Amino acid sequence: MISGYVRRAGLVDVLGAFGRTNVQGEEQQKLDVIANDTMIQSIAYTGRVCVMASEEDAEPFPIPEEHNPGKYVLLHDPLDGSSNIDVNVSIGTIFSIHQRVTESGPGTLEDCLQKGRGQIAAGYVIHGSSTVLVYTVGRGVHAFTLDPTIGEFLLVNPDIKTPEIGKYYSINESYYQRWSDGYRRVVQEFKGVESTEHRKNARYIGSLVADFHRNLLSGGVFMYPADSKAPHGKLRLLYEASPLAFIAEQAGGAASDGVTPILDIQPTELHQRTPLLIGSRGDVAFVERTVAEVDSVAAK
Ligand code: AHM
Ligand code: MG
Repeated sequence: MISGYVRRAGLVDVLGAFGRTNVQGEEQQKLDVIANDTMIQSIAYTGRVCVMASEEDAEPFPIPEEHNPGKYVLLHDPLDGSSNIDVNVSIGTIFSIHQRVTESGPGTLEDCLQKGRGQIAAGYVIHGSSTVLVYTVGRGVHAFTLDPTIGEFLLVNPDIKTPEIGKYYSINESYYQRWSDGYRRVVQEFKGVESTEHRKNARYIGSLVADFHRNLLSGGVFMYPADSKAPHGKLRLLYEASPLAFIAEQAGGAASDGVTPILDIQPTELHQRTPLLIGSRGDVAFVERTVAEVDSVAAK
C-alpha cells in the first residue's frame, strides 16, 4: 500500500491542488503520515504485536487489551528520506522486530528499548525504480522485487553477501568543517589525496535506505558521524541504525557508532540518535581505526 502511495506521490498535489483537500473534503496528509497510518492500521490489530513505535510518533503505541496484544514489538520508520519525495528520489520503509520482554497485556517502553542484537527480524522496502523488500530473520539476507502486475514480491537475490572491501564511500561532505580530524582524514584517504591505496568513488543520495542498499550490493561504507552541530549524529538507533545493522552483519558486513557495534548499544530513549558507520566489514574497520588514531593524537 505504501509503495502504491509513493508511486502516485507526484499526483497527490495535482489531485488535491485547491486548498489541498481531497474529494471527501478532508485535509491532504503528508505521505509520511499516510505511511505511518498504513503501518499502524495494517499491523496493530492482527494480534501479533503488543506495541508499535515509529519515528513519526512521540510515544509508543501499546495495543489495547481488547485487540489481543501479541508477542512481538515492531519499531519502524514508515517513510525514511521523505524530503526526497518531491524530487522523485528513492525512499524507504524500515522495520525492526523484537520479541516482547514484558509478560502480557499492552506492550511498554521497556519492550521497545532492547539492544539490536536481540532483533528477530529486520528489513526495509526501497521505493526505487522498482520496489524491493530486503529482510533478515538471522539466516542471511534476501531481496524480493515487487511485480506490480501480480502484486507479489518475487525472490530475486537470495543470501546476499556484501563485499569485504567496497567501491563506494557515502557521506554528506558539506559537513566537513564540523567533523573531527579523524573523519576529515578518512575522507582524504578515500579521495586518494596523498596515496591511492584506499581510494573509492563517492556516492551520496541523502536517502539512507537507498545509500545503504547500493552499498550492500556493490560494497562500500556509509558514514553519518557525530559532528560539532550534531553531537550524537542524526540517525535514529531503533528505527534506522539497528535494523540496517542487523542486515549488514547478516550479509557479512559491519555497523558501529565508530567504537561500539550498533547491535550492542543499549537504548535508553525511544528516539535516541547515534553516529552510524555501516557497510563492508574491511571498510568499517578501516574508518574506525583511522578515526581512533587521528582523534586520539588530536586530543593530546
Ligand atoms: P528523515 O528520517 O527525517 O527522513 O532523515 C533521515 C535521512 C536519511 O534518509 C539520510 O541518510 C539522512 O537523513 C540525510 O541527512 P543529511 O541531509 O543531513 O545528509
Ligand atoms: Mg528516518
